[in-house]
Amino acid sequence: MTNAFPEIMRPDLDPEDPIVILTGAGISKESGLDTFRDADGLWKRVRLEDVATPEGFARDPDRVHDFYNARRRTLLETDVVPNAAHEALVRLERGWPGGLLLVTQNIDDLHERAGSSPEGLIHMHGELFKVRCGHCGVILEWRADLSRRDPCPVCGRPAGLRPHVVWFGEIPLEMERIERALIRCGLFLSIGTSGTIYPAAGFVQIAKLEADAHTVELNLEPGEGSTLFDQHVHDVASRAVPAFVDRLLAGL
Ligand code: BV8
Repeated sequence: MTNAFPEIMRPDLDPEDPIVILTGAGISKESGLDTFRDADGLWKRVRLEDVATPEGFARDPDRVHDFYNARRRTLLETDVVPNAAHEALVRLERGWPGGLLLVTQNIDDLHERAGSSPEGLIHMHGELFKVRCGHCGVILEWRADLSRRDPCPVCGRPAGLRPHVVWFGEIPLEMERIERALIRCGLFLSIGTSGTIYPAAGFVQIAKLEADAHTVELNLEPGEGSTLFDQHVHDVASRAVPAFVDRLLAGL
């Protein structure tokens, strides 16, 4: 694990160039939320085919509701709060002249609660505190438990509500907007993700090949696409991200 903080390899980063950041479950780990593929991760307890696919939901909706209800309750716990990594990204958004797009694979609301601006944040895999009606398509804020017995508050029909979350085989949200940002960014940061899930895992290649961006992996350990990055900081996010952001802003 590289704790020594390597210098930003390319000092000619132009502050007028926008930054794109991708975050994953690792940035929320120190806030008390589970990751997926760590030794104590979610996919060690349930099969993703049963709880994170449309087929699994059709087969056993109660099991899927139980999975997301448990995660919703955990997220509502008072000791689950943004950590120094989430807060550092807010400082970067407010201090970087070229602008910043924060794309998260996470469905928690810790980036919002840290102060990231809604217009600069994309939840490409959806949000835990939202549900969608399969009948009328409405998307609603929802913080309580959800069951198939809950009727849609808008169309009134039963058994149509599901978590507003992108499952395997479903198309991630706002992909065009993400791709437009990737092809013009000067810096791409990947934070707290194993780089195993596509299309998110492919963003580093777009930034590199299309934008010739400087690419940095900030993760506890090398992710699957680690060799694709120009620079690596392997440490916990709550240490690595504030230190990296401070260096970036100090160089302005
Ligand atoms: C798509 C739901 C087409 C939300 C998730 C067959 C059919 C269809 C598609 C496919 C197929 N075969 C392959 C695919 C593509 C598939 C895919 O990638 N499969 C994999 C298995 C190869 N992808 C899809 O299906 C996607 N849709 O392809 O549609 C398309 C694409 C583009 C354009 C048009 C059409 C949909 C993928 C979304 C699936 N939804 N979950 C939820 O319940 O949360 S997946 C799940 O994995 C989460 O969304 C999560 O966000 C995502 C990524 O996981 P990570 O965030 O990286 O978490 P992980 O645990 O893996 O890693 C954490 C990392 O943090 C670790 O490296 C760890 O070391 C580090 N860490 C730990 N602690 C710390 C830390 N780092 C720093 N500090 C710490 N303290």
